[in-house]
Amino acid sequence: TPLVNEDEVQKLRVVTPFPAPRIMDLPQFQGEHKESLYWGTYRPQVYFGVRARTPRSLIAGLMWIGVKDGRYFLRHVCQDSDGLNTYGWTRHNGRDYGNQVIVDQDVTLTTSFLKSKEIGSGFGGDWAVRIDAQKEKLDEEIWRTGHLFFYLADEEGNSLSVGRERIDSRDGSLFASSSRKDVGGWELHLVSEDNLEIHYSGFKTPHMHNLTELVEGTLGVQARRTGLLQLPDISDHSPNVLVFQVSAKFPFKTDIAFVSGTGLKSSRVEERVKILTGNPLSSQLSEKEKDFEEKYKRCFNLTDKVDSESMIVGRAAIGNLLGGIGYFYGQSKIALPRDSSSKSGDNFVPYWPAELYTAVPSLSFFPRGFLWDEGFHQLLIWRWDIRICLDIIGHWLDLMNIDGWIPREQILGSEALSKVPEEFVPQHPTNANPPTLFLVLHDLVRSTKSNTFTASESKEISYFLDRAFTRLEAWFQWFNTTQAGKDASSYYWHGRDKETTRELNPKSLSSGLDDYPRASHPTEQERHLDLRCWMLLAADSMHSISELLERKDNLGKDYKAMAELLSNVDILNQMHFDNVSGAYFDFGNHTEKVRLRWQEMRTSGSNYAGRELVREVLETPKLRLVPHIGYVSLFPLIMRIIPPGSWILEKQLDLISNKSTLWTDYGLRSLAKTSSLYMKRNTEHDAPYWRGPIWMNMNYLILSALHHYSREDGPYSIRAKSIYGELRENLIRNVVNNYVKTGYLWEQYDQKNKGKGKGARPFTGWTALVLLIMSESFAEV
Ligand code: 6A9
Repeated sequence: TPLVNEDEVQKLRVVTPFPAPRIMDLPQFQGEHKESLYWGTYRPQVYFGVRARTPRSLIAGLMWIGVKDGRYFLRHVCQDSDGLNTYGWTRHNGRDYGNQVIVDQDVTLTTSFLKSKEIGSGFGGDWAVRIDAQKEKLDEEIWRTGHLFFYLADEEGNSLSVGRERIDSRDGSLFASSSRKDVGGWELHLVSEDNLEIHYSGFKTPHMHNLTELVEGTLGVQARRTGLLQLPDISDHSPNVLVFQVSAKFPFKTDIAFVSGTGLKSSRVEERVKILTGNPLSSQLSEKEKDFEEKYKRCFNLTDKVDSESMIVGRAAIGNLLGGIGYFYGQSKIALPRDSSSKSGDNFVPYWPAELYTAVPSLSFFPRGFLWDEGFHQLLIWRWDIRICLDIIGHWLDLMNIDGWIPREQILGSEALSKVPEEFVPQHPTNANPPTLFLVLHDLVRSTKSNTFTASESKEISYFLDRAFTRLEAWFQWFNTTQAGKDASSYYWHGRDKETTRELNPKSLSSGLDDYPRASHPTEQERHLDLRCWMLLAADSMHSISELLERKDNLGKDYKAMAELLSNVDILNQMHFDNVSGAYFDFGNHTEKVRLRWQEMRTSGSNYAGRELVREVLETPKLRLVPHIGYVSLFPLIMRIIPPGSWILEKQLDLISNKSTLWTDYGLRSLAKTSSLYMKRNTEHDAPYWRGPIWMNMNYLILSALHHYSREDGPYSIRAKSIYGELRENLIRNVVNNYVKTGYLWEQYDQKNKGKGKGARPFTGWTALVLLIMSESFAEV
C-alpha cells in the first residue's frame, strides 16, 4: 500500500508554494525600500488604523463615540450601518502622508498621518497622527463633550507600560512605552493645547478582531456602575492592549507621536516628539499637502481637462486607493475538489501562512485583496509610485502554488475573516479570475520602452520581471491547461454549477462578472469569449516581456504564435461571431427558455413548508451561440482584435451607442436591455448584479478601445471619436455628481435610476479609474 493516498498528495500539492525564489526576496525590496514602507495606515478595515508590514505588529487605531438620535454608538470598524455622512482619504501618498475627513452627523473628525524621514536607523522610523474634532451644533451641554479612544495593541503579546501614574497632556506627556524586536524601544506621546481629560484601561488578550466589543463592554459596565461614559483607570496584569480615552469640549485637537529605537543614548526622544507635534507637525503637514498637489497634477495632468469639482473627486479617488492599501497576514482556506473521495470528512486545507500587501476594493464591504480587482488598481498606482506597484504585484505572485494557481479572494487573518460569511471563505483551486495583472505588466513594458521611468526605476522593473518570469509562465500555463475548452484555442471558466436547480443561470464567479449570463447548461463544450480574449492579453504580454528581457529561449516565440492565433479574426469569428446580429457571443449548450417559478415545499409528512423559487427549463438546450449582448460581447473590441476597416467595428459601435442596447447617459450597461436576462434575479436571494448596472472597470476598458479606434485610420475613426467623447463625459459627470451628492464613490451605478450609485460604498477600488478617464491615460493591450 502506498504511504499517502491520492487525496493526500493532492492536498499537499494544492498548498505547496511555487518552487522558485520569492519575488519579495529581491534586493530591491529590502533595505531602505522595506524600511520606508514599514509603518503605514495599512488597516483599511478601520476608520483610522496604523500597523507595520510584519505578521505580528504593534497596531494602533481610533474609536470615537458617535451620537445619533440621542443614542451613543462606538465607531471603529468601517461599517455601512454607521451611516457616516462621509469618510475616506482626501489625500494620501501611499507612503508618509495622508489626510482624512470623517463626518459623523454634525461632528467632523480630521485625521492626518505623517511619517518622519528618520529612516536608516533600522527601526522603521517615527510617525504622528493629528486628530482634529469639530462640532457644528453646540446647543445642549451634554453633547458638547467629545470622546476619542486611541489604542495600541501588540499582536505579539508583549506587555505595554503606561507612561505615568497621572497623565497630563500639556507638555508632551508620555503615554505608553515598551519594546519589540523590530522597532526596539518605543514611546507614544500625546500633545495638546486643549484641556483634555484622559483615562485609560489596559487589557491582556490575543484577539485583535473584537477590540470594539472589548471597549464597548468595559464602557457599558462602568456606565451602569457610575453613570459616567468613562474608561476605568485599571489594567489587567501585563496588558498588551492599552486604550486611552481622550475627552474634551468641542472643538479640540490632539497630536500623537510614536518614536522607535528609544532607550539609546543618542535617541533624542524629546526632540523627535517636538518635531512630530504642534507647529512643526502643522508645517510638515502643509508641506506634504503641497507635494501631494504637485504630484497629483504632474501624474494625471488634469488642469485643462476637467473642472474643479472633478479635481476633488480625482484626488479622493487616488487618495483613497493609496490610503486603502493594507497589509494582511494569515492562511487562506482551500476547498478540495468536490468529487474527492476522501473519507476523512475534512474537505478543506489551509494554505501556507502568507503576507499580502495590496489595495482593496472597499473599506467597509470588502477590505481585503481580490485578484482581478488588483490589476485595475495597479493601472492607477504604477503611475503614482512604481515601487509600491511592484511591491504589491510581487506579493500577489508570491501567493502562487506549485500548479501556477493564485487564490482569487484573499481572506487573511482574523480581522479579515470576521468580515466574511463562512460560505464565501473557501477558495477553489479549480477556479480562475481574470489575469488583469497582465494589463499592468504590459503597460509597464511599453512605458519602459518609451522612457517613462528613471534609469533606476527601469532597472528595478526589469529585475522584477526577470524574477517574476517563471511565475508568470506558470500562471499562463495554469490558465492555458486548466481553463481550456474542448475545441482548439477555446476556453471556459471552470467551476460553474452543472446541477443547479435554483439559479436562473449558473454563476461564474471566477470570471469576475458573477451573474453575467452564460450558456444555460454548463458543459465542457462551452467557449467563453472574455476568457479567450484575456488569454490573448496574457500571451501578448508574455511575448513582450520576454522580448524586453531578451529571453533567447523559444518560449518567447511560442507566446507570439499563440497571440497571433488568438487574434486571428477568422478563427475568432468562426467560434464566436453571429452574422445575423453582427455581434460576438459565448458558445455553449443553451436555451433561452429558462425561468424561475415558485414551488410549494412539503415536509416528509407532506405538510406545507413554505415556498421556494426553483429553476424551470422549458426546452431542451442545444449547442449554439449564447445570445446575450453586454460587456462580454465587447471583448474583441476591448482587445482590439477587430481591424479598424472592418464592418464588424461599425456593428460594435452600433451596439455601444444604441440606447435600447448598451448606451445610457451615465455609462454603458453591463447587459443590454434587449437581453432575456436583463435585470433578472438569479435566485430568490440574488438580485441582478452584472445584469444591467454600470461598472467602471469595464467602461474604462471599452473607453480605452474607443480611444484607440478613434486614432486608427479607417472609415469609423470619426464615429469612434465622437462616441468616445460622449461616453467619457457621461462617466465623469455621473461619478462626480454622485460624489458631490453622497460623499462617496460607489461600486456600480444604476443604469435606470439616473445613474445613482449602488452596491458597496465607499468603493474606491476600480471606480477610482474615473481618474484615468479624466486624464485620458489608457492601458495598452
Ligand atoms: C461576499 C459578503 C459584508 C464582486 O470587488 C470585489 C469583487 C469583484 O472582484 C467581483 O468582480 N466584488 C464582483 O463581482 C465583491 C465581492 C464580494 C464577495 C464576498 C461576502 C460580505 O459582505
